[in-house]
Parts: sequence; C-alpha cells; structure tokens
Amino acid sequence: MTIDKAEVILTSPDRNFVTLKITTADGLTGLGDATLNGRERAVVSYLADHVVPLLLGRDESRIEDTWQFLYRGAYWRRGPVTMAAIAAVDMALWDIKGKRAGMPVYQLLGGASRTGLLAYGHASGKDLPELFDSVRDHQEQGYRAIRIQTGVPGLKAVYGIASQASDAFGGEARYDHEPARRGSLPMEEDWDTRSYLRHLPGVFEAVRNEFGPELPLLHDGHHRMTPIEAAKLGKALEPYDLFWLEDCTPAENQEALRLVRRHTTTPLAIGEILNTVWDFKDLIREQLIDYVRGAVTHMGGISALKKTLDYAAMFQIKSGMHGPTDISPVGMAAAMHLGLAIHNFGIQEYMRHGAKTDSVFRQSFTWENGMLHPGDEPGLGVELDVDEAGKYPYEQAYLPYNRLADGTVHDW
Ligand code: GCO
Ligand code: MG
Repeated sequence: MTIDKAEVILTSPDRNFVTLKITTADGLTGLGDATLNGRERAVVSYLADHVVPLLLGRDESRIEDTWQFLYRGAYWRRGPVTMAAIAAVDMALWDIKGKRAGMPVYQLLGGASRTGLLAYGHASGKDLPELFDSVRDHQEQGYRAIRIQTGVPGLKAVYGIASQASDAFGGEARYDHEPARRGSLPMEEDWDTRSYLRHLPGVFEAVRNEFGPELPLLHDGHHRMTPIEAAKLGKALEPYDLFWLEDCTPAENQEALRLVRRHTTTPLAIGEILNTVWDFKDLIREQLIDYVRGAVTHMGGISALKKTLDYAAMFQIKSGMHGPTDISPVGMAAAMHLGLAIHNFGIQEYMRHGAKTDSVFRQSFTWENGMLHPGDEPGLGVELDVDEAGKYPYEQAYLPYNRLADGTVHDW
C-alpha cells in the first residue's frame, strides 16, 4: 500500500511532544516519536517541510529502503534533528507493518527473548532523609532498580533532584524528570565538581547501608567530569557495586573513556545524546562502555538502534535505552518492543508520564513487579487522540544550564 498522508503533531500535555502520524491508502495508521527536548520545532520543520513531501506515494512496506533514502538522500547526515526525524518515520512504518501483519512489533523483530523488561526509576533528594523516602517510594511503586541523584552541600540546584518551589516556575518545585521548563528563558544552575566528588561516595555508602547489597543502584554524572575526575569517582564508588555510572564525561570526547577504564571497574553507560551507530563504533569496538544509552527516538529508529545493539552484542555490551519523560509514549513503546526482542537487553529507564500525556496517547504496555512489557496489540500498541492533543498547544521550553562559581558555563 502507498502512504497517503503524513502529519506532524506538536502537542504539550505535560511537556512538548513531536509525533509523526502516517496514514496508508487503505486507512492504516502508524505513529513515530520525534521529540527533541527543548528544540522541538526544529524537528517539526525538518519533517513537515522536507520529509513529509517525500513520503507521499511511497510503499509503506519498504522500511529499510525508506531509511536509506532519507539518510543518504539528504546528503547532510547525522545530528539530533535529522536522526529524530528519520526515527519517527522508521517507527511509524514498523507500527504499520505490525498492524498489517496483525502482530506486535516485537514479534516481527524475532519474538520475545524474555518475559519482561527490568526498568529503573529516578530517586532523588536534597539530603539523605529525602533521598531514602524517595527510594522507598519507588520501591512501593514496584521499581527493582533505582537511580540515585542527590543534592550537593553548598549548591542551590543540582541535576536530578527536585529543587525548591520557585517564582520563576509559578511557585512549583522543578523535578529532574521534567527538566525542560516551559518559559522564554532557560533556568541557570550552579555547579562545583570538587564538592560533588567529595559528597557522592558517602551518599552511596549510606544508601547501601540502608537498603542492603541486592538493590541495583545507578547514577548519572550528566557529562560533568573531566576524564581524570570520572576515573576518580568510578574508583571511589567501587565498594558500592553500582549497576552503572552514566555519562561520566562529555560524550564528544570518546578517548576520555580509555582513561576512565584504566582506573575503574565501575560499569559505564554512555550515549543518550549520540545519534548513530558510527557515534558508538569506537566505544563498542574498544569495549569502553558496558551499556548503550541510545534511544530509539534519537538514534534513527528501531532499524538503526537494532543494528547498533546487534554490534554491541558481539562485545557483551548491553542495552540501557534512554527513557525519561521527554521520550514520548510512542518512543517508549518502540524501546519496549526492541528491548523484548534483542538478546543483549540490559535495563530500561522508565519514568511515568503525567495524566494529561496518558490522555493524549492511549497505551497498551504493562508495568508489573518492576517489569515492563509492550503488550500484544498489533504494531506498537499506542494510539494518539488528536482531539485531546489539540487541547495542549506547544509552549516554548528550555533545559537548564550550569555556571561555575566564577561564572564559567559548564556542561549540563
Ligand atoms: C536521563 C537523562 C535525562 C536528560 C533529559 C534531557 O538519564 O534520563 O539524563 O534526564 O536530562 O533527557 O532532555
Ligand atoms: Mg542521563
């Protein structure tokens, strides 16, 4: 069947989401997620102005050919905007293929390799009592693996923890799972790596003492350390047996991880801001990482991330797909289908979306005993309610950024 219609839907229920909806000549529809947190409209334009005209009249069944046509045909390759746009087309075509076959997408990818997907959530607190409450709250929600982020003495706002209610945000507290705040300017935060490095090992010691040795614990360094600082942190955290240390250094300097690796056996997870298999090539071949953080939404879709993960499997490297709330329910469903099918699944990041988001996107995944499953509806199992989406117009949003005490801009 040919593609008859392709629409780009920008909606902002709890936050902004960019969704591509493809309709075939006989009325089947497929959805793809193209959300790029804080830069949403760039992808809307890339899709609506440059990709949609190319899709009309194409054969819906040719997923790989369409991917290659969009990737190679543009001449200008890679980058978050391009790859999010291609990802949305790829996901939507897999969704249609599943519906056409009457099967969930994971069946088309080879069938289930497991019964469910271990997922981790984000516990955070400005101090230990608040952090412990947050860990317990996550355990009550069923989480069996937990990311630990904490306030650093002397710093006002730190990535990954709820900050104080502020006038800038209408008197609300700002949580890490909604980091891009709607507003006309980005929020400024402060940062001091030395304080952070002094503080963090004690936090993990306290969490291990309180919650025991079994609970898988994760931590996100959010690109803030130099290679030698990251090496020092990885070594200091070894007694607390982390599941992973994420994005310990800025992703552009891949050689940095050689140095980190020489000094620590703490497992490393990298790559939520990377976009292609080529960005991961050296990291995988040199075995500099243990988990691939790429999201289906930012890596060019199911087809492209599967190739990356198959390559990683040859080196015993596993998946750890990015799954904060800025991945839409469509992108999360795609991640779950892929994670269920591949052999080298590691863990899935999972943060609940808000009630308004759930009213826009009807979903069929399940969450039981800390495990996700994409469900067995044909395709990806997500439908978008266009009328609900229309109630929430786009609002400008920016991620925060960091400055050191002397005013220097630092990585966020
Ligand atoms: C994570 C991430 C997010 C990012 C966000 C930016 O590990 O979940 O680091 O919280 O900050 O996706 O848009
Ligand atoms: Mg991260």
